[in-house]
Amino acid sequence: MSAICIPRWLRPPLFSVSMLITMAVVYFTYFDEAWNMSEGDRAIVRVNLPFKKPLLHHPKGAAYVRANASIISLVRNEELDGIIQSMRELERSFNSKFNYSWIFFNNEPFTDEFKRRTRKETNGECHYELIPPEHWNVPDWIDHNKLEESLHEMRAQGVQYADKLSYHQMCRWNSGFFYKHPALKGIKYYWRVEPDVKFYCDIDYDVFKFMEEYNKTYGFTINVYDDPKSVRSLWPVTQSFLDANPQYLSRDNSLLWLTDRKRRPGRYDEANGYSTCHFWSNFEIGDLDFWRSEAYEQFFEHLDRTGGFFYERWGDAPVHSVALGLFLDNEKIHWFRDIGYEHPPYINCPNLPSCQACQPNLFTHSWFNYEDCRPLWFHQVCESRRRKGLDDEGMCMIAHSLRKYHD
Ligand SMILES: Nc1nc2c(ncn2[C@@H]2O[C@H](COP(=O)(O)OP(=O)(O)O)[C@@H](O)[C@H]2O)c(=O)[nH]1
Ligand SMILES: [Mg+2]
Repeated sequence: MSAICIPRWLRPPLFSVSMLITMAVVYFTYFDEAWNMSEGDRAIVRVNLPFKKPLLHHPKGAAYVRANASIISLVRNEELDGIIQSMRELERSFNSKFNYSWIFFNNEPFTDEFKRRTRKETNGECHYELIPPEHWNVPDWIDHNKLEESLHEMRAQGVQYADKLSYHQMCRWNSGFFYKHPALKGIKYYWRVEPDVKFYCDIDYDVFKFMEEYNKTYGFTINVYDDPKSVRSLWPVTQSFLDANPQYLSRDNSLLWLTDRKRRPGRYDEANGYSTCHFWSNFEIGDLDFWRSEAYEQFFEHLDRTGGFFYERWGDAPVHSVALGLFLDNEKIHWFRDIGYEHPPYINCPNLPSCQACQPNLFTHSWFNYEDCRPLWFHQVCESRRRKGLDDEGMCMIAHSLRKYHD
């Protein structure tokens, strides 16, 4: 009688190894989508979040009167191809219907080629603006030895862009100077656009008129955690401002979102009391009057004097977000869920028929899905709206499905 010959790969220990490899291949092939989804993605899918299209009372047509608004972009000459891509995307999805003007800002003069090629992409007016050096240059009260040391230290800690001085200048300009540029004098609303971004959905209403009619101050698409090493002292410095100026704290503030420790205690501890959640400011649709307000101006001055834009690497996103979360009523902040948007590595892709070429509800294609801060935002909106007896826009359904974090 001949013995049955079992191949080596079907015998232990090789069998267990081959089983593991097979299971991993099957998992990554068939469940890749689930693997990539963040907790926010899953919650949105689970509750099938309802969407109400905004109703506006301004008909489109020949006699259309635009809102007092502009599309704005800080950009370098060498990013011409990138900004053209962004322009094409935004013109196709939104601006070719409304023809809002574009205002480009640069700390160096724009080249003729930049002007010629960008003008071709829109029927709106184009303006090319130089940033005054006093808005851009490193202020003279910054200690250069301390700056060198800080940059060196942050580089050693792996803080992104930490050793790129122009990045610090850019963040400071976006925090405290863009709205002071003379080209924006008298303009109320802005839409901030960066090079190399994508817009996935057809937007058939005027978002600026939406801001006006629905009394919104700030609109975002993506909401994420930050690297706490870049904002170590931002929250303590903010607290000292609030201690001296308690009158600026809004009754309907977003402190739950700004100071949550439960979800990511490591972030909170390293950022000394700040969750690090922020609106990703490469996309912003906002009311410039908020930045021009006394509260924000004094807040910015207070922050700036500490040198944190240089000795640390405070981004304009956390600075804007902390101010919005403290000084503004929560209901004045709007999630433009219907604006499909991508600035790598994050995406806002609604599950709507008006959106193409992005995967509905998927927040990222990369491994950063734990950076999604939307669940906390849903919780914040739910609590604020409930307290005021307002429509929570479906946020409470999501918040309840994530309740384990908030009890
Ligand atoms: N004119 C000018 N624009 C800058 C400079 N540094 C960054 N920007 C712009 O600032 C924005 C943010 O910079 P980006 O490199 O996209 O940073 P990231 O989105 O944080 O990775 C983009 O619109 C850039 O074009 C600079 O030194 N000069
Ligand atoms: Mg960018």
